[in-house]
Amino acid sequence: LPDTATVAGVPVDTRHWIGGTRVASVRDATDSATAATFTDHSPIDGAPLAEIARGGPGEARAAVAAALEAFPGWAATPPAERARSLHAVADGVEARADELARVETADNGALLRSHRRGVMPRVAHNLRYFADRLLALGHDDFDTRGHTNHVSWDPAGPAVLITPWNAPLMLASWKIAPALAAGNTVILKPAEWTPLTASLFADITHDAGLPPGVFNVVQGYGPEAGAPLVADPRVRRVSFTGSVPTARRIAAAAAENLVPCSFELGGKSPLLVFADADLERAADLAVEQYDNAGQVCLAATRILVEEPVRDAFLGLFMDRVAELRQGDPRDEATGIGPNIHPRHIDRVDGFVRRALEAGAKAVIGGGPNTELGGTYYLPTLLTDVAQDSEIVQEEVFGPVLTLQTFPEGDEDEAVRLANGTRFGLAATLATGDRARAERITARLVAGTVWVNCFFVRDLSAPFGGSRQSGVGREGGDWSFDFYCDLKNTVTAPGGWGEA
Ligand code: TXE
Repeated sequence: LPDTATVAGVPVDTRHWIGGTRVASVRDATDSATAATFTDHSPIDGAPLAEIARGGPGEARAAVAAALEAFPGWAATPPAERARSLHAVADGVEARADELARVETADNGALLRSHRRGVMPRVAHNLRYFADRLLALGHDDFDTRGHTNHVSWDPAGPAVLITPWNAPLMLASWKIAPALAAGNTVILKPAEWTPLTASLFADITHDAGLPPGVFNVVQGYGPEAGAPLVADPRVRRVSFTGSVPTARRIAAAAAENLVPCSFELGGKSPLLVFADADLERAADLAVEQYDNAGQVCLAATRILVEEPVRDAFLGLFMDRVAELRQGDPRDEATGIGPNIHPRHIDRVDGFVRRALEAGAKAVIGGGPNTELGGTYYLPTLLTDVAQDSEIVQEEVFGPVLTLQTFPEGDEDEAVRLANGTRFGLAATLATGDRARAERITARLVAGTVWVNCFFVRDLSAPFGGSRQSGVGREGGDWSFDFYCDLKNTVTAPGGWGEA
């Protein structure tokens, strides 16, 4: 089989990246993997894109060994030099941004224009931000009865990063940047539905001069390639973005070695629209929730409207959805593209079917977009849904929103509905009353609250979820707290020999 596939005109190596070399497979007696490759398809038209190396325990062991071997050297590299390396990787991302954008769109189906203008620049920014933040990292020394306390952030060791398919390189870089900046070495296991940009990124790290073994990629399925990475006792951190069931499996495996995990999981976030809101703006915020065909963990998929403005809001929202063009994500005019995979469409549609059977009404959409093929789902809005129903409680991860109302002036009910799921990732408020915004915000269970805005996200801010939306916070120094072993050194006054 060829080692390279050409995707969107870009050659992509289809092998793992372990210890600074391309590896098709590592086989030994204990390896039970059945096939050497798997096929990666495009959600745009279902076309096969590449035959990708299919990792198993052998590749996982080899990658951890490479990361462990590279660790002392990378950890001892002066921070300023590590920061320079990350800026060099960011330069490489910027130089190849258009290729990365084209390949990412072919692989995950998100809009090409947002990959070009938003996502790839953000990947470079993630790298630069944590490089610079590393150099600013510090804590003032303090005294205890004349003894000096000095806090240092020691890199923990090899870190396993497991990432999903909805924003592949963006989410990977958000983990890679602080992990590498802090002096850890990394093994990335990208999602099997979107393996390609991780491979291009490996080339970029190589061209930027990162030493062998500092950054590694193992391709393959979660249970085959991800599980042995998590279970390896030489691994010191696991950072995961994905589903709750997989997080539970990872947590259980990591518990064997007492390895700290960071979890960024799903959401079922509310958009609260109060009667005093600018309804045009509220409708704009609501329609943004279809971005990436609804495959965004932060999406506010439950619209909660104060009764008196329900119809006015709904009218404005429907006008906007009518203008949303669904189609090929490479087309500038497209507002909503495909979902990731036919299997995922079945899952999304299953949620909608069951909701309709339970009495929900599809005011907008309500099924696959049959004109476009097997991965396109119509933007959908369901009303007449009960708070305890599956469609309100479970993450659909498709372009499916629900609309509920709360009685006029009943903030308690608004908060009860907003907080009434097992998730707690984010919440968005539309209101013209600052005091109300403050009252409501204080009562919401959410890692991020947006007031009259959405998706504004500074890397200095803590990011993460409450309840089953996640464990831990990343961003700013919180990322370094996770990837480092903090050390406090207490030094007694005097007692030094004469120099
Ligand atoms: O996720 P998984 P799936 C939600 C969303 C979606 C659902 C299922 O609701 O519909 O999860 O998606 C790897 N050990 N989110 O099945 O399985 C896997 O290979 C180690 C929300 O794709 O969690 C992939 O790299 N790794 C979300 C990664 O885990 C394992 C983003 C994520 O896959 C593994 C994605 C194992 N045993 C899905 N099993 C968000 N928070 O944004 C799987 N993996």
